[in-house]
Amino acid sequence: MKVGVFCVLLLACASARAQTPLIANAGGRQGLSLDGRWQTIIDPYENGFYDYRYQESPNGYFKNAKPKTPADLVEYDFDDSPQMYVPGDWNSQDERLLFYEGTVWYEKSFDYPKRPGARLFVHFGGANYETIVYLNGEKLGRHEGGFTPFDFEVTGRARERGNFLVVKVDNKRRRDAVPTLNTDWWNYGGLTRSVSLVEVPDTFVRDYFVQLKKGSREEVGGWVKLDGPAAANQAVTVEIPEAKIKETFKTDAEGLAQVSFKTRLDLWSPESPKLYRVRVSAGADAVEERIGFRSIETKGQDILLNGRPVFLRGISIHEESPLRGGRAFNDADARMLLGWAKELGCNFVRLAHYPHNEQMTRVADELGLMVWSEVPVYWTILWDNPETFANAKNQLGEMIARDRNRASVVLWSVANETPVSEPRNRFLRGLVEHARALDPTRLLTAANERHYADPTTQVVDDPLGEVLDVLGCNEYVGWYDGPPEKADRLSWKVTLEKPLVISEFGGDALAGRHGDKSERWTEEYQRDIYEHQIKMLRRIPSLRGMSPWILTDFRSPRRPLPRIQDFYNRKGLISNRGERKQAFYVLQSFYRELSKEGK
Ligand code: GCB
Repeated sequence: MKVGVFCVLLLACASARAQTPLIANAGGRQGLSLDGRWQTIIDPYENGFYDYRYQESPNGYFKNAKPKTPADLVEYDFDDSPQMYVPGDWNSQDERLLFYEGTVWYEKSFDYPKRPGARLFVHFGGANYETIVYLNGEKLGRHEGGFTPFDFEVTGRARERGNFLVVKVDNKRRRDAVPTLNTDWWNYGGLTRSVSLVEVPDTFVRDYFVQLKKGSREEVGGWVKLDGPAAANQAVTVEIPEAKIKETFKTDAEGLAQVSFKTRLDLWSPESPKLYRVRVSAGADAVEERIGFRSIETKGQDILLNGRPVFLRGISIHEESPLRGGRAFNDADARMLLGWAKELGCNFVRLAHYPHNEQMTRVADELGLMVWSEVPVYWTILWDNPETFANAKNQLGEMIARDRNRASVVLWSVANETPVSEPRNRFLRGLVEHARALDPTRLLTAANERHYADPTTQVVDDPLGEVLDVLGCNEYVGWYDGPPEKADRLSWKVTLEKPLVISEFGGDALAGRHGDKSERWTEEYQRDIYEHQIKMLRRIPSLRGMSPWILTDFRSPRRPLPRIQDFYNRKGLISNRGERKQAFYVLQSFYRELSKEGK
C-alpha cells in the first residue's frame, strides 16, 4: 500500500473513532420522558456512596433498599424524601440549597412495556457536574461535565414494572475540573436538563452530519453513522422532501456512510432563517428534524455568511432564566432570552461560558440568530494536566456532536480569558485541532485578552490567534480599566489579518438606580460606558462583531455587595426582573444604525 493511501485511511479511521457515540437528535426519537418529580436525598458527606472507611460501598443509596422486616436497618428512604423537578437545578428549588455544593441523589421509578427488537438508552440532556447513573441497583456509568448530553444503553435491563433509576449528581468544584474552582457564575447543581428513555431499532442511525460542505453553497456533505449488527454495508437514505431530494449512500465496514450531493437550497440567514425537514433512514430506522443550510467562512478581515460580509450584532447570554430564577432549560426560556436579543436588534448571540441547553440553538435556528457556542475552559484551568485536557476535549466533542446540524451555530469557542503560556497554548491548540477534525465547516474562536503597548494603544496579539479563524477579545475599558471616557483616547492594534469580535465589554448597573454618570452602579454610568465604547469600537478597522456583557443580570457568588449586587452580576442590559436599563436602548439604537448601514 502506498504511504499516501495508508495515511488517508488512517485519517478516515481516526475521524470515525473521534465521533462521540452520542445519539443524535435524541428528542426526535420515540421514547419515554422521565421529566417531572424525582425523589431526592441531600448527601453532603456522600454517605450513600462511601462506607465509613471511605471506600465505594456496594450497598449505597443506588440499591433503593427497603427494610424487609421490622428489624432491618436502612437509614434512607427515597419514597419518603422530598421531591424536586427535573429538569431543574436544585439551588433554586430548595432554599437550603441556594449555596450548596455537593451530592444530591435522585430517584425515579417507572414501568417499561417491552417492545421486541428495540434497543433502549437512557439519555441525559445535561447534569452538573459529575453524574453516576444506576438502573435497578446496577451501575451504568459515570459522566463528567455539567453542560453536555450523554447516554447509556440499557437494552434488556428494564423490566415491565417497578424500575428505579438512581442518579448521584455532585457539583463540588475541583481544581483539575473544567471549569475549575474559580468562575463568575452560579454553580447550579442537579439534573438541570431533561432525562428520557430513547428507543431505537437493533440497527439504528446513531449520528449524522448534514450541512453544506466547507466553501460551498451548492454541495451538501457529511456522513451518517449506523450502530448495530447490520450497520456495515447498509444503504442509508437522506431526504429533503421539500427540495425533492432523496439520495442513498452505502456504509463501510464501520457503519459509516459519507454523504455528498449537489442541490440548490434556500440558504439560512438571520433575515430568512429557512429550515428544511431532513429525514435520515436506514433499514428499520428513520429519524428527522429541521435543518438549515448556510455557508460560513472568513476572507481576510471579513466574516462571510453565504458568501457575503456580515457584522455580528450580538449579545452575551448566560443560561439563566432571570424571571423564574435558576438555570434555563426549556423552549419558553429560550424564546424569552432570544426574543430579548432580537428586540435588541441582534443577529448573533454568544452563549457563554458553556454549552447551553439544546432548545437555545434550536430556537436560534428558528429565529435567525447566529450562535457562538463555547466550552467552560475558563480562566485558570490546569493546563499541564492530561486528564483535564481529556475532559475539556470530551466536553468539546459532546457539544459539537449535539449541535453540528444547527445552522445557527457559526462559531465554536475553545476558551475564555485564559492567561497566555506555553502549556496553555498547547492545550488550546489541541482543542482547536480536535474541533476542526470533528467539524471542518465552522469557524473556530476563543475569547482572549489584550494588553497595552503604551497607555493609549491596545494590542491584540495572543499567539493562539494563529490557529483561530476569528479573534475574540474581552475588554472592560470604563469598568475595570479606567473611566468610560478612557475609550476615547485608545487606538487598537490587531497583529493578525483576521476578523475581530469584541466578545465582552460592559459594566454593572442596578436597574432603577440613578445618579450622575460618574457614579458607579447607576444606569447612567453603564450607559456612559456603552456610549464611549461604541465610538471606540467604530474605529477598529478589523472589527466584525461584538457581544457585550451581558443580556441579563445573573447570579454570581463573586458579587456580594449588599443592596446592589446581592450575589448578582449586574452587568445585564436587562435586570433579573425584566427591566430594561438605559444602556439597553443605547445598544439597540446602535444596532439599528448598523442594520441601516447594511451590517
Ligand atoms: C469577564 C468574564 C465574565 C465575567 C465578566 C465580569 O471577563 O469573562 O465571565 O462575568 O468578566 O463581569 O467581570
